[in-house]
Amino acid sequence: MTELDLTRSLEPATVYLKDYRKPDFLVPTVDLTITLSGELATVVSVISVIRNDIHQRSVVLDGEKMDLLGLKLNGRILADNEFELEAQCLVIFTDLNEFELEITTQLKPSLNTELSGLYKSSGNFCTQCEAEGFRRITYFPDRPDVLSVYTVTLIAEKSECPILLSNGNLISSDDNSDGTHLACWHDPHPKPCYLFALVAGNLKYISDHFVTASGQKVELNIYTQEHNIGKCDHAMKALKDSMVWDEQNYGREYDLSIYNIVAVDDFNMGAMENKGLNVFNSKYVLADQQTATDTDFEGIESVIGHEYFHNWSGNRVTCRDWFQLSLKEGFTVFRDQEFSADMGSRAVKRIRDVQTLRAYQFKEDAGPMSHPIRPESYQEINNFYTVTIYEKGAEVIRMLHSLLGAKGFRNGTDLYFSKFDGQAVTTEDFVGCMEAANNTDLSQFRRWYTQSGTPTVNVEQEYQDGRLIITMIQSCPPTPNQPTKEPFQIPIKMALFSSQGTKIEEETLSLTQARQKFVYDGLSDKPILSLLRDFSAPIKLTVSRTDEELSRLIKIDDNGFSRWEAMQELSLRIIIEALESESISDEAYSVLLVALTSLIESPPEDKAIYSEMLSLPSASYITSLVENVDPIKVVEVREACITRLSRDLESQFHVIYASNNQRAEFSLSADAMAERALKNTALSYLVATDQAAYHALASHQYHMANNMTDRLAAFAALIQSNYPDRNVLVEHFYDQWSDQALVMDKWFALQATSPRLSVLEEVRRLSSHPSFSLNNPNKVRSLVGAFTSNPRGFHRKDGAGYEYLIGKIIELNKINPQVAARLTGTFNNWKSFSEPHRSLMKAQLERLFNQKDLAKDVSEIVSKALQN
Ligand code: B3K
Ligand code: ZN
Repeated sequence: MTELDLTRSLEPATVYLKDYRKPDFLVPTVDLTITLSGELATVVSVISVIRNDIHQRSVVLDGEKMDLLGLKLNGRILADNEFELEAQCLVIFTDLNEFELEITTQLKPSLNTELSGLYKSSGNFCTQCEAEGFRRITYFPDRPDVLSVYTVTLIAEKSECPILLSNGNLISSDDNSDGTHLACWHDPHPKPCYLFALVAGNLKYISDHFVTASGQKVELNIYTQEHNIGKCDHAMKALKDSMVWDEQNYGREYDLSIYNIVAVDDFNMGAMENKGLNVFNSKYVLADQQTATDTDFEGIESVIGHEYFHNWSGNRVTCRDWFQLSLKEGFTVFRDQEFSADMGSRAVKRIRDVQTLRAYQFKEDAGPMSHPIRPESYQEINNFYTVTIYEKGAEVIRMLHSLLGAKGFRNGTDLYFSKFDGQAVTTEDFVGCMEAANNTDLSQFRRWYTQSGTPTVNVEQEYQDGRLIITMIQSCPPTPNQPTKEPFQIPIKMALFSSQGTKIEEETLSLTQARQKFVYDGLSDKPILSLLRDFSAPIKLTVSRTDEELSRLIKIDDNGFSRWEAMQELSLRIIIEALESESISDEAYSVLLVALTSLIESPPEDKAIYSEMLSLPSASYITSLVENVDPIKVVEVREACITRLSRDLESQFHVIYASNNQRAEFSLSADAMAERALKNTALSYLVATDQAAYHALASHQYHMANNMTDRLAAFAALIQSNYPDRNVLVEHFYDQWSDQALVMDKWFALQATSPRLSVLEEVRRLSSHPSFSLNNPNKVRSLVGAFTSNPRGFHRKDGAGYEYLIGKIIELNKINPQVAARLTGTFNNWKSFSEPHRSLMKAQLERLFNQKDLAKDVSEIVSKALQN
């Protein structure tokens, strides 16, 4: 076989942080007139341009995938020799230092299946400009450090597009005699073009208002298609809660008289924070008791909060360049995590966030796409909207919060917002404010921004004569382009408990050296060590602790996260040992059984934590911890454990189920949600016994439930079991919900994650189901994406699962490269699997690599996967 020419992958240009240069020209004002008619959009853009500093360079405006219809400079049509139109830019030759350009472009939004720029979703026009979509609307310096004041006039047939929205405040609207109408929007806050948005179409809305702390009244509107108008109330509540929260916690008020949110069905990610006009994936807006689960309700609250918080962390203070993405994303994720923690159960929010970090970010950091939260280079910026930038970025901000304390952190953010309001800045500016406001030195801490990889901390403890010596040794594995690392500054929250359960000591240690000792004297007995409480740093921690010590912590630790973590660690030990020795020994199993029995005898007060503690670590997390792993073995061992536990603890689970199944009225209170979670965890164990009585119990719950959380939990448990009427149930669910796109996403996902051996054939069949479409990212994620998390189907030993996925990626490469690239990332960790998986995955990656016309999104991921 001939070697692959991997240099070919270097074709898409690499952009480097070190090459950053300030913009050659500034654009203080943008005046857009956009006419939308049928399939066409005509854009007249009038921009004022100022040469930035003294230089002779020409004006280079980014632009692609549109037709240039007209070009004037100071009102004069430019001659052919005064400009040059290239594939990805428009170059204008002029000596002037200040001038006005009028650029007319035309585009076809209905043909835009990439969902970047101006496109149509369910017949309505909408935009997505971050990161580089504005250049598909008009020629412009499409970079975040060019800030402009926008005035936007939208014109369309009134019957076709009764609603016309853009950023900022509505300043006028009018009807024309030819059946068209217009709306003029003005946004007084200078913004980069990635925050521009328009929405036009036939939409309905719900309206409310908010009065800011300083007494400004803000109109709040949520727009959707008419049939979904009854599902916006939860999003509206979340928006008002977010507005209060940001005033109380960061002193940040909203700054326009209107805040619009629009829900669209076709969207590449969760939502977009365009100034005053957020565009949302309908998944993060629409919810009611009958169609949405508690997880959906929580997701809406969190994403509504996230986009709202961007108004300050992202919009008022934005990024200088895309290498600074974590400046707005890491910080805003931290803000939304804290908001959700304040609205619900803090410990459970932390548990979920850590689960996400471990399952996805740790994996990313151990593979070919590993990058620091401030990357040095990229080929396609859309590939860098990663769990590292977002979730690890948030962990880095959280560590600053831990090291500086709540007050010190707030002083830092106050300084940051006041110093840089209206500017495009860097992560260094943020850290600089934290330093200045706290009069401290964060030079070592800055390594979190530049070094990639997940640090490991090994902890040893020695106890003798009333003295405990804790030795911590940190290291960080090599990652692409970073063979060696310097020690990090790592905040480690710790506590010491006596064997009776009294807390003797509690503090935050700052680990700064490669090897460091911490000494505690005057102890009367060997204490039990609780470390990395609240998961105070994004690291892998190993501590020499006995099973007994962990079992004790499960009972006594007063930190909800650490209590859960002790249970997880104990279960992991047993499962990993079973993986190594091919089966669970009776001795190891009994440790787990005893721990769970005693948990059930004296459970934590918070039922949400209790439910999490009863659940074993996910297969994907276990898989990520083992080298040369057989992914099918992992699910088999895990399921064997669950089945055994379900039989041994059957009566206990039955009691938990019954005692948490008492509420008649549906409520979204934290208590009611926690009860549903606990009840449904118990139900899944009961159904795992595969007894007919529990199939009947779940079927009863499925049919009688007054909410989707309970209905879906019963449905999921049944279709993952050997329930004989499975197919009837699947059809029943479809008949009931086929007109609800978001519920259909759940239906596809649950079938794609079924443990049945025939799952790939089912997924293939569902790929041509009338309710499925490759053009809709939610559908792709729910069927194709969910399938990749199903080891029995995806990791089939004949390679058919891998072949199916690459086939879909090849189709998607033409339709929507961003979505195709995300799916390609599934193969990133191919080297960590055992044979035959590794070779089969590699062969499929090579098949993809050899395709003609790969979009640079896909090409970057596949070539890095094969190279590193
Ligand atoms: N800022 C957007 C993400 C844009 C992604 C572009 N590929 C959503 C968010 O993080 O709030
Ligand atoms: Zn964001």
